[in-house]
Amino acid sequence: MAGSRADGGGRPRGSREPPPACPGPGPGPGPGPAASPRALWAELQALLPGTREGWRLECGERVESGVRLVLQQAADLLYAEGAGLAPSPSPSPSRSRACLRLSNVLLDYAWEKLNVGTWRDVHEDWRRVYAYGCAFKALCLCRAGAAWPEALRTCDLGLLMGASVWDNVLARMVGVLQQHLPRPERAPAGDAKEPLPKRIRKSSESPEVPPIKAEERILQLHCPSLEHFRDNFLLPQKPVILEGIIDHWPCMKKWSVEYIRQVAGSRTVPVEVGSRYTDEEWSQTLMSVDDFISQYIENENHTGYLAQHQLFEQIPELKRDISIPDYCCLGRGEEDSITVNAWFGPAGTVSPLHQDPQQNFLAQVMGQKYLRLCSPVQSEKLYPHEGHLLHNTSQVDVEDPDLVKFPRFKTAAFQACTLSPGQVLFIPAKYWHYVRALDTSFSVSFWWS
Ligand SMILES: O=C(O)CCC(=O)C(=O)O
Repeated sequence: MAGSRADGGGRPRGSREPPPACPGPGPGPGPGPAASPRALWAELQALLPGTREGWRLECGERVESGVRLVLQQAADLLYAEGAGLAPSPSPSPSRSRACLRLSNVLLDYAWEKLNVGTWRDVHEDWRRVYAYGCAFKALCLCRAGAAWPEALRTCDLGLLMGASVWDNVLARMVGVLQQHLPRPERAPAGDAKEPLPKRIRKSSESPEVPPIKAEERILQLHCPSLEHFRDNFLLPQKPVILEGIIDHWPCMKKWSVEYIRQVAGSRTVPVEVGSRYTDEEWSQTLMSVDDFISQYIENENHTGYLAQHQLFEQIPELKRDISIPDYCCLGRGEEDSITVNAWFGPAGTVSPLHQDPQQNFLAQVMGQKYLRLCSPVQSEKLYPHEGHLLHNTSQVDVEDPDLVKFPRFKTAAFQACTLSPGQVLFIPAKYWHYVRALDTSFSVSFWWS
């Protein structure tokens, strides 16, 4: 783990931690058989510049001449294979193999660079080389007429770890690949909600919700007017639970674990492994949504959390099921400056007490979460970590505090709530918040200024 998130706030990010995903591809696939390799190749060809001169490889000065040469050679081979040309020559296995080898050289080289130091210090040049390597590799795999899932995974890695190249070609390639990959038949929307007892698990190992005293309860309001919210909560920076404002979101009826698997199963996402990000043994990894669900949602033995990830930029099909809460228009920023994160995990995930720099609407879609909130005025009773990396996180275990080590914590005034599906919690900027999932849970957060 090294370095905190460059764009401010949130969890500490390891050097391997992906940045926000690049803008995503078009609509997702429908179920059905895979199309022919030739049809897929024709669609991929159409995404690429039509002339070799058009294949501009932007490398900054940091990239050594040897690496530039490998990039050029890989591009030459791919171009000779017909990428960007129509009609295309027949594929040549030896050329494809050579190109794949060069792509892997580029990926290995760039991966080393991406994993040195903190993520925010990784230079865009290396992220660009990584993205070219991913695009070349995925194209080689598709040209060879096989391994489409591997090509999709490669594009996702490029989207997560690379920079945008060739007008975001990786996202556009994902759009094409998804159209061609077969997907399991989908249960009709709504139906998927019924078999949840099998899928949604209650916390067995984590403690029940502690009693919440009346004076600690966070106020709940049904659809307040914009003015009422602004004057009574936004301006004085007071938390509130808003109800009735996301009931119309399609996700409220559509989403279930099974639905997410059907829409996103083959996509690669970052997963936090371990109970809480302050633990020594905590780590981050990349895996498919399918594997994440099998290993961490359906299997009780370990904790994995698809946390603080801009899933909706990666998978527009899911983005269509949510929308930006109207109250965000009270902020100063444009709508596209709002950071929308997904938080999907089993019962028992814990986000330790921490604060973020922006206003937050935390919308609960599936399952329940227990939250404790504390005003920034109380910060010195919360013992923030001293190091730069965790300065926004308290050292205190909120539900089992060591009051000998942290005596002032006893006098900190908290508010608390259990957040249920359909409720949206307003967490003012810099407000400390602790979150524990009580069930398999999916929340969507909106960070806005
Ligand atoms: O739901 C969680 O686990 C944490 C959410 C959070 O910290 C946030 O939205 O800023």
